[in-house]
Amino acid sequence: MNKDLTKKFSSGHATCAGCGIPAIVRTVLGATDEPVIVSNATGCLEVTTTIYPATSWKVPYIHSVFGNAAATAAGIDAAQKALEKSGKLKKKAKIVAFGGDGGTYDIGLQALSGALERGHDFLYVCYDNEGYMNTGGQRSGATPYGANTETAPVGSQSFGKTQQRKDLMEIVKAHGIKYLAQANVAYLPDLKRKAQKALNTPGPSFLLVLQPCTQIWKFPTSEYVAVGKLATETNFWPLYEIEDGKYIINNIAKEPKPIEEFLKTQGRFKHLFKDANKDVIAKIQNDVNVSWEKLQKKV
Ligand SMILES: Cc1ncc(C[n+]2csc(CCOP(=O)(O)OP(=O)(O)O)c2C)c(N)n1
Ligand code: SF4
Ligand SMILES: [Mg+2]
Repeated sequence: MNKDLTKKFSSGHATCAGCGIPAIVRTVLGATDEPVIVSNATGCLEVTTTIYPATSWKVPYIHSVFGNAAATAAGIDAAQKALEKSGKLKKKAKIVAFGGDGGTYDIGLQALSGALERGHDFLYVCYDNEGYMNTGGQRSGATPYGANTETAPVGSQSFGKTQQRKDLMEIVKAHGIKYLAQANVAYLPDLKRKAQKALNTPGPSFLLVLQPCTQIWKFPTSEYVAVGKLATETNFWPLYEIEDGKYIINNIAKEPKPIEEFLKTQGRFKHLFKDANKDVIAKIQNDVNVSWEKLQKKV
């Protein structure tokens, strides 16, 4: 493997074959030449990269617990500022917190909100695989409507998750931070550009990155880029930035593909293609259209 890619995060990790998480980490960390300190919530990224006695991390790394990656990052920022004040800091490091969707939308939301509100100088990256995946695929606040999950299972009386996903971008934006963006592992140059902007923004910044999960979304290991692209090409996962409160859409599909194109690639939506669930697909398509129109109006 290219040595530059493994300079901060080595190739010896245990993510599933066909998992995009390592590409997200390498792209974000590769977006700066400055020293970096990482805070990482419990989740797939952490459990697959810190198997005792080995580690995949070649930068200073703190495993926080499930809910406090942002609080740990805030503590690192406070420590750096104190050392700087007393003249003991030779070079300030960039601070990057990584959390899954469960560790960000749900259990870590309070810690994230506090760190954003206090204005700590750090980048928070949520890799969003739309569920609690390292523990077997339970639903999270990010799981989409209609998905089959371990805790919202499909059955004779159920078509899967019955709630909408949370709009985390709007929740984070409400903190008034200078830069946040939605990205997708299937578009790495776009992710790199956004990571560079975020890391060069003083104060808090935030990236929400879609991470298709071969294991729990159920698609072949060779397909994560194709599945990720369909998420954006159908407008299920638009790429956009919010800079000083201004919205910029990065993908404008002239003809968005129907949502079925994305749904049919994954076993977690297989049941939706039964006649009885036609209205569920129609609702998902309608929700995608409404969200896309709302986003365009914000630009
Ligand atoms: C307080 C607490 N509750 C539950 C767990 C068990 N647990 C560890 S990681 C995890 C799910 C993580 O989901 P997510 O943040 O989306 O990361 P992913 O595994 O999908 O990468 C759970 C339920 C825990 N470690 N701590
Ligand atoms: S369960 Fe999904 S997100 Fe986790 S390591 Fe495997 S493919 Fe990646
Ligand atoms: Mg997850």
